[in-house]
Amino acid sequence: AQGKTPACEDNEFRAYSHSEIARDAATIKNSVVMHLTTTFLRTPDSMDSGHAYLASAFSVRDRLLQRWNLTNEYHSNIGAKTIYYMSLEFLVGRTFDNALLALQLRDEYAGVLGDVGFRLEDIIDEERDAALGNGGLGRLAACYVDSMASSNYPGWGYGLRYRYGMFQQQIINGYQVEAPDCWLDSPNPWEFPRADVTYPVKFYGHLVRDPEVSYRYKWESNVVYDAMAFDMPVPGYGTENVGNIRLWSCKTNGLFDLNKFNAGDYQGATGGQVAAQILTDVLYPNDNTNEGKELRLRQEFLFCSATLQDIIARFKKTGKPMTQLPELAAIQLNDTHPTLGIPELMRILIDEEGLSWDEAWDTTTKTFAFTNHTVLPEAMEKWPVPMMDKILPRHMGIIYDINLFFLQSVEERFPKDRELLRNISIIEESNSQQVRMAYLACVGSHKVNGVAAIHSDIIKQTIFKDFVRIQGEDKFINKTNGVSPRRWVNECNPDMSRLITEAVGDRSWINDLTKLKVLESKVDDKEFRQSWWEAKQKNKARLAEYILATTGINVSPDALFDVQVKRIHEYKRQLMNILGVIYRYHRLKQMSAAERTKELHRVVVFAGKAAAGYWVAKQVIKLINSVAEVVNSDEEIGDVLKVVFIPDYSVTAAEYIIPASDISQHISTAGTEASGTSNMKFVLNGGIILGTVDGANIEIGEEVGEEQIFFFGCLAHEVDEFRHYLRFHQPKPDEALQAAFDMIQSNTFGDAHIFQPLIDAVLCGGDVYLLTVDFPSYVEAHKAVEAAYRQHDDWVTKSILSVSRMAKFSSDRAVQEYAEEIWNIEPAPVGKSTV
Ligand code: T68
Repeated sequence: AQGKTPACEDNEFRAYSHSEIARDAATIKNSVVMHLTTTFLRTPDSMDSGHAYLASAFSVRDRLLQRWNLTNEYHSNIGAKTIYYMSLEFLVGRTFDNALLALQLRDEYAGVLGDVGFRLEDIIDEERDAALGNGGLGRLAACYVDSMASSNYPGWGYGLRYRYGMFQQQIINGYQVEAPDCWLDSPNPWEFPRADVTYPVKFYGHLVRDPEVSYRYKWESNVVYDAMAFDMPVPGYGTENVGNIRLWSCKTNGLFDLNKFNAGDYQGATGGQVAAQILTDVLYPNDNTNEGKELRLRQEFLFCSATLQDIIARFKKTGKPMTQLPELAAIQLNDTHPTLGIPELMRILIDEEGLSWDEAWDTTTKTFAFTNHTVLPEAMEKWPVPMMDKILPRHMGIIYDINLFFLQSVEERFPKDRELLRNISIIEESNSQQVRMAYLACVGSHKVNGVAAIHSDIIKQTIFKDFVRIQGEDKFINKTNGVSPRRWVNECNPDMSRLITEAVGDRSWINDLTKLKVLESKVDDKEFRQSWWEAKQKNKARLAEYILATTGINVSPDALFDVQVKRIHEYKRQLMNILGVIYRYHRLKQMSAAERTKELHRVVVFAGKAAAGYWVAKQVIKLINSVAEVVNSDEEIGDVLKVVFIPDYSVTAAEYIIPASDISQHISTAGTEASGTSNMKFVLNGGIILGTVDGANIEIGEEVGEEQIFFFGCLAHEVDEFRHYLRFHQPKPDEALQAAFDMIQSNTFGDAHIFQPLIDAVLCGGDVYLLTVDFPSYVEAHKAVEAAYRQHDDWVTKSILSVSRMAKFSSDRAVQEYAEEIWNIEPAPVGKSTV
């Protein structure tokens, strides 16, 4: 609002802003001390590791800020088309180490910190995770902005700055207990408040029709909140580009009621602030479920409105007509959660910018594209019409019109097909009317994609079947997920990364995973194989320390590490895993001591959070912990079997756990896991998958070859038939599964009553996730894994070959495909490459 700023006439000002900060130890030390003393009012003598972290982080941040400025200046100067990735979740994790690696200053900072008696690893450990996400969907968003920055695509993430991120999980008496994640209690070097970037967001109110244009309205309301931007830098690797995640926070200043305060009504005076703040207070901790909570709807709208206003404001600086928006902006919807962006853009274009309905609709659909992440019915977002009408009257009207015009166009092509119209209507005509957000996202976008080949096929045959018929095959495409090689190999697995760098000859593989191919030629190199094995052993030893520190359980790195870490959900079947463990325990107990000595030692690792209101998932956690307690203290069993539940799974925990796995389990009922992304991370770190024929497991299998993966279980196309059968017939557990149930029911792991509902869900509840169907082949698959692991030499071959064939699963590949086939944007590198 300050008007146009005059161009800077001082050349020194300019030159300084463009000159890279020196990288020598003296300059680094100087800047760390400067932040220590002036930003944090400490002296070198009173510096603890917390302040050593903060001072170092701020010093690294200075370097990023400079590049960040230049990146934004450059992209706006050249008028680059930009991708805006809208996601209610960004599961970023830590930034310090990531930034050090991107800037290639890790050794320098390690040296400077070493001079004052600190180990870099300990300083890195001072940082708290930015846990603004639930699981795969949120982490995918973080990987994608990482890839945009590293591949020089002009791209921004947009999200919400939750004051409390994903809850912290404590395990008390075997049960999950949630505690708030107060991640902003200490200073956060990785966010940059932008008080000048603030937008008003309206709620409720009423509409006044434009006297001239029947579909144009004025929306009047006095419930208006301000959304203020906080920017998080996203360091690109091997480039000077720095990306940005812009997070909105509901602003409370200005909402203090001085009159009420003066009249002695202190609570009333701050009431407005409380009402506003609550909008960006908490991340909803639901993964693959939808709760129709009013606060969630208001969160989603605050997010969408601020984001669209910001994108429009930036576009308007170009002076181009609004209909050219799609030439400069592409918006990707990360699932349906940001779908209100579609009616919000329509509202801005029609009511504020004066476009006609047709112009606005054409502009909107060319700008938006939509990614679907699930087919689970309980995750489908639907909002009751009365709720939406009350909170967002203008948007409800726009959605009705979008639906009307859409249905009219369908009626023209498929006359008199009432059933079709009912099926595809954005408004579901159930007892109470509901807005189907997936349909709105689909109709308002020019491309819809699933996240793995099988999933993209399934959505075309199920939820979007009629839309494929109406809107054509080409609109519905696949974009198999990917993960960032920076964080998920280079950062989390330094020893293996060193080996890869040696084999490749340089570090270019970090931005180009196709280079991993050369590992194939190393597969017979004895020394290389030995080092590969040792790197894994070292990672296992590191995890063993982490397990001891977080659970008090001692495990041996010489055992097979068998890992399942992910959100706890029935469809992911952690229950089947623990039942398999119980069956193993049962067999071990039946053996003689002599027989047991021949058994392969195994550590079974679980980690993951259950949604706070998901009772069944929480009981599964309790069962795992109860089994762990009995098995781990059974002296007869000793080291042959250990069971560990690592509390408070997070991005940082994953960075310890994933590089240490020998085998990892991805065992969802076929057809239920859209893709999975940790499966990719495990294999990229030299682990082998034990999994179902589901999600991206399938494509991983295609890439690495069938020798390198252990598949089991029924196929997606068989699931319906099994489920149908089991609805009318009593499920029949095989002997092994029955043995596991018997062990639970004879109180081996404590009072059997508390676990009976888990057993009932299988035996009396129709066994929806098909445990009885898949258990026999699951047990067989475990046997195959065991036999293979005993052949250490072959196992190392599998591990090296797998990694060498994993290029496809880089998020760089995924982002490039999105850029070329959906966003129509090109890389725009600022300055020179730094590798
Ligand atoms: C995950 N979805 C998929 N959802 O389950 C996983 N849901 O297969 C896929 O690999 C990943 O997305 C990335 O595509 C989720 O993580 C959620 O977290 C979520 C959050 C809120 C509401 C619904």
